[in-house]
Amino acid sequence: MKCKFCERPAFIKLHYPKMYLCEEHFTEYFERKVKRTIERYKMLKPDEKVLVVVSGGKDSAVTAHVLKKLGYNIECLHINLGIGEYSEKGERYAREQCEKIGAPLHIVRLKELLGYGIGEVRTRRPTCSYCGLTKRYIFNKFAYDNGFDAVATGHNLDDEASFIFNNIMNWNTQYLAKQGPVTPSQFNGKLVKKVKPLYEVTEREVVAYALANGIEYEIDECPYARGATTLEWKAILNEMEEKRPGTKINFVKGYLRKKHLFEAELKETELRECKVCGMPSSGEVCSFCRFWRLEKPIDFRVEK
Ligand code: Q46
Ligand code: ZN
Ligand code: ZN
Repeated sequence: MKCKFCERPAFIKLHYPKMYLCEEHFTEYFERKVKRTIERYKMLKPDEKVLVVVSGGKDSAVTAHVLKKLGYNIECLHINLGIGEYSEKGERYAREQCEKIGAPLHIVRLKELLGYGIGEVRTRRPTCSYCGLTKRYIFNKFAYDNGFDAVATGHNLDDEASFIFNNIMNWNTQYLAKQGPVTPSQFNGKLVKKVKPLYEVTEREVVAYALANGIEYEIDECPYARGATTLEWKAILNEMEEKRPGTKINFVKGYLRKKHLFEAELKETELRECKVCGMPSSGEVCSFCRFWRLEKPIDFRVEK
C-alpha cells in the first residue's frame, strides 16, 4: 500500500480516520494532532515555561519530543525512584531522550533525597499508592519552586479511556469529576497547571511515532506494577476499537461533555497550607510530609 499523500510505501495503517501513511506524513499528522489538542483544550500559551516529567518510557519521551518540535519552552524532570535496575535504566533513557532533543534535564533521586527508594519503606500503604503521591508532590513542588507555568505528562488516549472506563464500572464519581486534559493552576499557583498533550493520540500511534523518529525508551515494566485490571480494560477497549473505529475517542469526548454530572457530586475539600512545607493540604500536614516524616520543607530550587 502507498501513502495517501505521496508515492512512498505506507508505514502505518490508521483506522480512524482510515488511511495509509508513510513515516514522514505520519509524523506530520501526529504532530498536527498534538498541536490541535493543545489548542482545543487551551493547554499552553506559546511563551509558557513547561516542565515535562520524563520517566524513560515512550509516552513522556514522545511528549517532550513533540513539544520541543512545536517550539515550546520545555525543561524535563526525571524522578529516579530507586527501584533497582529498572530505575537505573529509566534514568539512562531519560538522559538520552533529552540529549537528543537538546532539552535541559533535572534529576531528583529519591534515595539521595529521602534515604529510601520506592519499595524500601516499611509501611502498610501499598507501594504504588505512596509512589504515586511522592511523584505527584515532587513534580508539582519542583515546578512551583522553579517558576514553571505548567507540568506536562505523557498520558495518552488509551490511558484516559481505560481510566474513565474503570471508574465508571466502579462508580468512582469523585475521580470522574476531576479527570481531564487540563487541570488549572490552583491555590495561588502552588498547585501548578497540569496538561496532557497526548490526550487524543492512541498508544499505538505513540509507539509508531517513537519508531518513526528513532526515539528509544524503556520497555521493562516496574516490578511493582499490578496493572492487570488496567490492561483488561485496555484490551476490551481495543477489541471495541477494532470493531468500531473511533470508539475510544468518542467515549472520552462523550465523557468530557457529561463530566458536569459528576462535578455536581464533588465533595470539595477545603485546602490549607501544610504546617511543614506550606503546600496545599487537606489536613494539618500534607500526605507527602506525613508519609516521609519531614520536619522541614524540601527546596527544589535549581541554581542557574
Ligand atoms: S506507581 Fe507503582 Fe508505577 Fe510507582 S511503584 Fe512502579 S508501578 S512506578 S506508574
Ligand atoms: Zn507520504
Ligand atoms: Zn507538606
